Amino acid sequence: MKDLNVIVERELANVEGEPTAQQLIEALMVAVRELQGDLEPAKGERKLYYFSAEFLMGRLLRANLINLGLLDEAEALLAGYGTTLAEVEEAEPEPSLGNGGLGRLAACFLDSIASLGLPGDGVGLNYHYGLFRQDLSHGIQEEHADPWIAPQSWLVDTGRAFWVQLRGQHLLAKVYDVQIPGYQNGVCNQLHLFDVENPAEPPAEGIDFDKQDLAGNLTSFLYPDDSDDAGRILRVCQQYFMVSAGAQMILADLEAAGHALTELPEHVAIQINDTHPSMVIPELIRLLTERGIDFGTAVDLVQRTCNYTNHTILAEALEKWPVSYLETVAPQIVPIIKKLDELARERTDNPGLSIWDANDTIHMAHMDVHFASKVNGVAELHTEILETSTMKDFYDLYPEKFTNKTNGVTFRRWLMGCNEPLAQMLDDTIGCAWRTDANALEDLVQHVDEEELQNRFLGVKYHRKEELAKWLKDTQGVDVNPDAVFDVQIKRLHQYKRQQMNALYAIWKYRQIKAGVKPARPLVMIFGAKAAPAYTLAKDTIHLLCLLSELFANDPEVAPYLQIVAVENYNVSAAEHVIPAADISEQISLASKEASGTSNMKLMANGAVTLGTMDGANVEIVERAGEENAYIFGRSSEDVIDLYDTGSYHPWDYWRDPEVEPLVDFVVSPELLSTGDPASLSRLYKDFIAADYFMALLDVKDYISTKERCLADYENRNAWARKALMNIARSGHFSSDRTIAEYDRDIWHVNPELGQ
Ligand code: C3B
Repeated sequence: MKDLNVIVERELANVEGEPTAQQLIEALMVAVRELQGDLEPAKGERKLYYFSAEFLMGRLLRANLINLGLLDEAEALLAGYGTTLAEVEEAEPEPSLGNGGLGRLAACFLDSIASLGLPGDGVGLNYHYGLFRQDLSHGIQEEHADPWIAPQSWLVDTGRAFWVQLRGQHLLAKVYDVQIPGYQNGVCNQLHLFDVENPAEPPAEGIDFDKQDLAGNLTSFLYPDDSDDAGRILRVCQQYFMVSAGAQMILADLEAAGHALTELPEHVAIQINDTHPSMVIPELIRLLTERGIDFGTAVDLVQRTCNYTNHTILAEALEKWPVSYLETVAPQIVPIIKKLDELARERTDNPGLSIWDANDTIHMAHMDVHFASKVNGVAELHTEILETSTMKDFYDLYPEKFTNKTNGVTFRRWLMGCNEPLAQMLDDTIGCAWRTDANALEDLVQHVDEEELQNRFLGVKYHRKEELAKWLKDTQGVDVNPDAVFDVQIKRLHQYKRQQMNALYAIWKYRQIKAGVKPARPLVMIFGAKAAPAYTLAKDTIHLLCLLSELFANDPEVAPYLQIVAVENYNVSAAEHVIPAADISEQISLASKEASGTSNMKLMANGAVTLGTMDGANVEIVERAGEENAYIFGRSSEDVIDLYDTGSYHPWDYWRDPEVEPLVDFVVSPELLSTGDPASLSRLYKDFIAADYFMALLDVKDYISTKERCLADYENRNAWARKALMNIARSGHFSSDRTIAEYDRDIWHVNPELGQ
């Protein structure tokens, strides 16, 4: 049996003097990789392949040590070198293979699949320069390449490769694996990442690169700028590269296991994560027919194998590609898509459900719904909106296909890993059962009235706030006061998530303070958000937040009471610092627009209280935590959908309100214009008064008063602690172990113990 200590010692044998953090991390990575290499993948008759353009894995050393049961041993080893894992892990680069919720969900799912002992691997792409590294030093978002692949990384070169025919060239897709160990169960599954053979060097500046250099740049960046045709075509190239290589790998595995291709659905389940991997459907059909299976049989086999998850009702995120793009990228699948469209038209005469529309556009989600076995939304409300509104005609055609799978997060990373003091408090109060079954957190309900526990919780939270303060000081040079309320909004920057409404609150609070209304306690508003590089209004909002941050910091009347902190380059590692320290969880999307949200779940499990709208999974969170333990405001999703349907929302009906108008006007005030970019600020201002597509002004007054009520309640510290404890106690439902067990029960049927 190999031993962590022995391998680390071997790796450090040639180091002279004290090893650096970098050397310790590398030695531990080698050791963990070797130990994981000796574990077996989960086995069964049927195996899941989870296809996703994103896997936002985060750092893996701590997570893997936890799952291997070696965390204490590693800490003891590091103590021998006078350090701790928390200190050295800052030297571990974070793979930047995702944008936000969808990518992080895929990572949580892989952890749960392995931990439940299910045969299931991830399939994705190995972007060398990731999404981008965000630089806020000039008060705006600037993007840089984020090369994360160091000489020691978690990538294992498998030596496998598949040829993909793309844009008339043949490109070799090499397979790199990232090991995915289960939680103390001896299982190790894999995430397969495809990569071009000879990747190009990173750009010297920014994130521009030669979009024509396919062989070099296909796996450079996640979601290359899609504001022009070349960028969009490159995105389609990435997608086809991923699914073609993935489909070939699946068929090769099937045949290597001695099965006939006609047995595909008996041995394989495919999950299509959003529409990015949708071309796996025609590609598998193509590969099967190429191998002698007739078209009708191939369609049937693929349909019984594939399932589709929808993650959004925003039209912009439901991909549609012009036929001409597909003709350019992969003409070999175009006739197949044509035939699938014909088959779909045999099933329905509703032209709105066609795959290939009259404008020669291919609707990827339509192809998924017609040719997948199951289609799921990611929270109860979201699935209901799909069924009754966005995909109503599809639901009427195929009611049996639709199912809900409310998202979840892995408590191993998001509680055990990132918040040890809280985990310890839970162990001491209710025992350790919650570590393998998050539902056991429910036992905490019996203790929420105990003053001693409430005080201990407040102590743990304060300690985590001190730690966040130290991290912000070390990484960004910002001072924050741990006695302040930490009010946290962490998610991609998007207008539907309404960071701009939160900014209006900040303006309101600033004006209150300037008018002499001093808050009982300082408020630190913490934002973590990246904006898509081509999304102008999102970048404008970041600029506004940076300006407000500076304005408050430089005003001695305001600074002691109100602060905005924009966490630069928000990513998984940053989240692990911010989430345990949060008091308030901002979940303020326009009702009906956030499919689920997952930071809401992580924050809940770490004892933050939700301030939010009845949207996405917030609905289920409040249902469990109790309305008295959350702060809910804003219009309902029914009202909002009705406002859209009737076209009756007009921002001018709201900003003329004497309480709202000064807030909106402040966006173009001399205070901000003196240091800000006038073009950017006036775009934001005009958007508020003339468009406000996501109705920030509809809810802003209710938001302000609800937030004030929340802040007032915060002053009763023990009553607040009770609310936080109730949230933790009722968070078990949001474990991704529960979500994955449901996917398996209703969709995949890969659990060898349950049989098919
Ligand atoms: C996100 C949604 O916006 C979130 O509500 C949801 O919690 C997660 O997916 C996970 O289901 N999402 C995303 O991050 N990227 C997309 N392209 C679409 C949805």
